[in-house]
Amino acid sequence: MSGSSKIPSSEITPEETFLNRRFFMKSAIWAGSSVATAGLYRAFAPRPEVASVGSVITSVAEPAVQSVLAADEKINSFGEIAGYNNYYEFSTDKSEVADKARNFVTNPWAVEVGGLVQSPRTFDLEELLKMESVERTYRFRCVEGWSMVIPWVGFPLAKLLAKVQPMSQATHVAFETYYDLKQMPDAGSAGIDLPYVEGLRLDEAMHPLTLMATGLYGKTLPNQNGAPIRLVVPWKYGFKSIKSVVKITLTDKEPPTTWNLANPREYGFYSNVNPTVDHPRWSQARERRIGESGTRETFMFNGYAEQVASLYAGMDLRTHF
Ligand SMILES: Nc1nc2c(c(=O)[nH]1)N[C@H]1C(S)=C(S)[C@@H](COP(=O)(O)O)O[C@H]1N2
Ligand SMILES: [Mo]
Repeated sequence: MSGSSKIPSSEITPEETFLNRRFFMKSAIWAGSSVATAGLYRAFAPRPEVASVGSVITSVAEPAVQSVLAADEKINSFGEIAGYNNYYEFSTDKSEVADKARNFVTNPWAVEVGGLVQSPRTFDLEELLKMESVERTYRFRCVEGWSMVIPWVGFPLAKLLAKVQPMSQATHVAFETYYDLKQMPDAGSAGIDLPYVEGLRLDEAMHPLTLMATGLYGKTLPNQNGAPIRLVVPWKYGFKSIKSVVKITLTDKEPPTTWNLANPREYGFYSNVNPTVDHPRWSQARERRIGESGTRETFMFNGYAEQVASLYAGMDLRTHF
């Protein structure tokens, strides 16, 4: 990938530190968590054939959601994650995004949270960065057929929503990305309507796997990955994980979403990773893991079926794609 050569070595060193630290933390977490959170642990336990490369570090108040990777899956390098990006506001060329987003101003920053909530509020970045954070290593599967494994830092969206108290009529959550042609001069040729918007059902938004990510590899987010704060929904195609969020609105309707507006036949509101429902122009049965040759099998709900399948019980996933 051309992007990785542009990452200075000072940026790459923390990855080794991170992986070493992680190795120790993993042992510590595993020693304690199986007893303390036995019930939850069972709920999120890996199938016997896979090994868990576990996750939670700082939080005790929050359920110990385990990230489950197969034994042959490894975390992508910082250079891969920060050098191969989809962020159309900056460029439609994945290897160009990092450079084009280099000077993006992400501080000061504010996220306005409102709509059908008891206490609408604007959160500034400082406050968001103080939220009790967790490290979660998730698979990340783009609808285009490539994937990575990314060690995020962030906090569950549910914790932010709890602070504004959604009203009982709220059924969905809408998200919006920052948009400014002065800072994003190539956005006019993105070929999609901007600002970029996304949405979730409220129960999806409240699910413990759904994160607001503020970092990766133990550091604040690179601009190209959606600094300073972005959504991460690991069981859905990557385009649902909207970057550089400035607005979150609780509503009682399914919100419009950018790729669905651009091409409703190809991109649905749900966009759950599903190897049995093909994109009209290509199969979704397999994926190319960045950094590997060949392809891998794509898992139902990106491998998070045990945690999320119940959200879609009784739904026809062919029509609700
Ligand atoms: N605002 C905004 N968010 C976005 C996108 C985008 O173009 N603009 N691209 C999406 C797509 S298609 C993918 S695959 C992921 C890529 O995230 P990454 O670059 O951190 O891997 O971001 C998603 N979020
Ligand atoms: Mo994507």
